[in-house]
Amino acid sequence: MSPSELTERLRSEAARLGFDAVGIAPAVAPGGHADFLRWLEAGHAAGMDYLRRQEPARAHPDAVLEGVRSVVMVSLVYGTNDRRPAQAEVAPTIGKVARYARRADYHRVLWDRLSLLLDWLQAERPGARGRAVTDTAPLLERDFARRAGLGWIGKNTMLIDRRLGSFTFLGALLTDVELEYDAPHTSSHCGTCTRCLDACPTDAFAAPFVLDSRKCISYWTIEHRGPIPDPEAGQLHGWVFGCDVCQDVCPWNRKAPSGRCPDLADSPEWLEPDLLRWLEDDESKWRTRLKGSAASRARRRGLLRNAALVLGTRAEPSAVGPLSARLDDPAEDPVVRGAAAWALARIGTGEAVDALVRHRDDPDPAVSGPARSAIAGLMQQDQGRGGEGPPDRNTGHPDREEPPNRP
Ligand code: B12
Ligand code: SF4
Ligand code: SF4
Repeated sequence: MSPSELTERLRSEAARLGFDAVGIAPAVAPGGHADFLRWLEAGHAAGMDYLRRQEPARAHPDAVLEGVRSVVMVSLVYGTNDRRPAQAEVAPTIGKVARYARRADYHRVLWDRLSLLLDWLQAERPGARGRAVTDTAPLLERDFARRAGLGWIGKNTMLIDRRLGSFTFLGALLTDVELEYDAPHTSSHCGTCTRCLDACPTDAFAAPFVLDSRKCISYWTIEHRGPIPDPEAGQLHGWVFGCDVCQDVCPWNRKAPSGRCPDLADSPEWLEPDLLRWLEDDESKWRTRLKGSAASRARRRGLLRNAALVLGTRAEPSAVGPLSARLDDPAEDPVVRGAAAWALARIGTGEAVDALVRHRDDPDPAVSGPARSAIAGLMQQDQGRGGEGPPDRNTGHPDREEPPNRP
């Protein structure tokens, strides 16, 4: 069978397996590697040290599969293209989860299908070697997707397909089999539009096509381990895992189709998560919730940290009980306790201050720090009003109209 015939049959097989688009690129050095280097040098990778470590490997796909000749790029649409305003925009105890993480872990879904595609190829070409990857190997996936003709890289840095939009996952099958290559996508269809750059709530684009992860909500809520520092802690804009703003506003997503894969469809659990319930649920409920889910990357600890920060930023009084319970639990993760203290300081009701006063001498500085500064803030307010001094451990503190330390 000629490379051209084999390629056509491979395309049909990829479509049969449910991929929404497939394109094939030659296994050459990616054109975007120089941009990638500049991006790293500018510090835009934030704490993602693995990107720095794997930089040489991203210079050529040979590092992922020795002797590779073809890179088969696939894309898969996920979620529901529902443009109704999210509950989280109106209900203060509901958080926002990015569309890609509202059900199963996409790595598994794509990897399973790519492995079936490799099985098929090996049946056609016995002895063929291949490797399926999706975010699991040092490959500049968007660059190869563009090279394989799947779309252009938009100013928001997403790979955009005119028909499918950008709510797509990318995956790659690298193989040593020679195939017929697609023409690269060389044009851009962003034109003079700057909606994504203007809409980003944290102004995370250093320039068009260049994302500074140090300012990106997606980075902080998913990738960052440990406490989120100020001012980023107060700038999650309701997102507890990922962020979709720069895609939601993109005109190319307006008429894009919803995903066809049931494993990647929105589930109510992740579509409108009740953050108070998150704080109250025990370990076993969390184990069930996170099993096989995309959001498990942040683990219970990261998700509760994010939930506490969102509730604190919203100064949500109904969160004081659940947050105090996390703070008071000595077995709780220090990152969660620190975020709970930060949130209580923002809420600043009498009950919140009582909880902080209990922990002003906490051995963990992530807890005692916010506790002390909240108490100091209240003392200042009191003095400004001619009050009598710090809140008393026994008498508590009356509810206040404004929480302390509000930005
Ligand atoms: C690290 C990473 C992140 C980081 C950094 C994102 C970024 N923009 O660089 C963080 C954690 C912030 C992130 C967030 C998200 N991610 Co992410 N992420 C990755 C990962 C692992 C590597 C990306 C990377 O190398 N970044 C470094 C930059 C320099 O490379 P690049 O993004 O490919 O950018 C290209 C262009 O921007 C261009 N370029 C760079 N500088 C310049 C300058 C000029 C002037 C020009 C013209 C071009 C240009 O060259 C680059 C190389 O081709 C990829 C998987 C992979 N292995 O590729 C997934 C991946 C990019 N992420 C993905 C997704 C879904 C997301 C989120 C939507 C998740 C969410 N909802 O929260 C957000 C989107 C945020 C955004 N606008 O990018 C998908 C994107 C699918 C698509 N259709 O594009 C990928 C491909 C994973 C996958 N297999 O599906 N992600
Ligand atoms: S994911 Fe959110 S925070 Fe990050 S660049 Fe896009 S809009 Fe900005
Ligand atoms: S919002 Fe506009 S500028 Fe941004 S990626 Fe979409 S079309 Fe391009």
